[in-house]
Amino acid sequence: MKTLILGGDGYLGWPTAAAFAVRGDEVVVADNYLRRLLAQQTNSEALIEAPLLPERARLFNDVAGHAIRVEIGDLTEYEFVERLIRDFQPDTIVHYAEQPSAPYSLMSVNASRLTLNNNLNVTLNVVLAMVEHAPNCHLIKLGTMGEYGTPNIDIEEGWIDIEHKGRSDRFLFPRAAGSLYHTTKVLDTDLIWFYVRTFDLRVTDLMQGPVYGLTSPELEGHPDLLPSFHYDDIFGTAVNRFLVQAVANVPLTVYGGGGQTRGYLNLIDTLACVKLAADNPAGERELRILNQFTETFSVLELASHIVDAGKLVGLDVEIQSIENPRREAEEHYYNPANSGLAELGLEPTLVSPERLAAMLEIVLQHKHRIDRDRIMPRVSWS
Ligand code: USQ
Repeated sequence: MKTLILGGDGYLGWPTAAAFAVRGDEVVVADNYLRRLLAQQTNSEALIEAPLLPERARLFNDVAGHAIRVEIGDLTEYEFVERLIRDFQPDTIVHYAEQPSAPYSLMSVNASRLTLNNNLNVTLNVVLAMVEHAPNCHLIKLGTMGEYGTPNIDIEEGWIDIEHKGRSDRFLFPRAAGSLYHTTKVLDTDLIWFYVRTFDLRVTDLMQGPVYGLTSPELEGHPDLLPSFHYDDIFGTAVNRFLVQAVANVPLTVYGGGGQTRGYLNLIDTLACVKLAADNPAGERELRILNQFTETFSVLELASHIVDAGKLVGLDVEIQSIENPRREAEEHYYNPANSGLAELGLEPTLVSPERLAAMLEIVLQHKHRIDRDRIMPRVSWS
């Protein structure tokens, strides 16, 4: 199989490239280092410094014996996307190439404009180039569970059947995102749905919850190959932040009441889900939507799991509720479906004190790199 990974330098893009290369795919990664640049500009660099992509690919080839081809370029430029897709003729495109941070998207006027322009333009360029040059290719697009928000009804997998005045039809499940970043993912889905139903594309839109973890089987044991793990308030996600806070002896930053509930998953499961989606492609003129998480937790529950894991490695971890910088429900109903990936064969890697403790051990090795100025929230929704 030929797999093109857009956003191949990112937290998920790089381990995905390694996973697909190891299973024998011909892999091309594309990236313009946007997230690295934004992290530098906001004093939010990753915990473990990652070499640039060509160097990472060279090291990976030395260690694992699999080639990953690197293309550095800006995917908001149509000519670059067109050349990649026309010349490589991928079977699968995995599209991660978006500004991924909710706080960044609300940081300033320029950051909001960059987020909207980057995310929508990349998605549009990809579907336009597919229509022109690779109409049979399967696009796997990373969406987010945050597209749905926290409605007071069960969340279905992307679609809902509605009966209205004696008639019925199937619609995209109602969406109500909690940040501009999450809203760009809603707009992506609408954009893609138009191209699917009008130009017969095949697309899987993965509604993913916050991911946690520092490594994957293909990258294990090689510090220079690890994913770009962020713990700051802008690019770090809740669990990863709590792991670093536990090691830095900072009380875990639970925003507000801590009842905010989300669907979480281990990085290892992200890779498994994307592989399952690639092996079981969506049909022609199908927008398949899969909810990609393995278990739900409130922020307070997550924090107490980290406290328990800390005990296993000799850390005395505290929890502290701080003022919530976001505008979000802190108590709400949350019951999302996630049977689609299980039916495709996903065997989840669930949270356990031992697994979290193993992550704390890796963070402990990099403790000297933790910058405590990056921990408290610097961006407020109001
Ligand atoms: N939270 C805290 N304390 C913290 C950090 C976060 O209480 O120190 C809370 C947030 O207020 C929120 C929840 O934890 O209620 C999750 O926050 P997050 O920062 O882990 O996740 P989020 O901003 O929603 O975004 C992340 C990724 C994004 C992805 C999304 C999936 O950055 O790219 O799309 O997770 S989801 O949340 O399901 O939309």
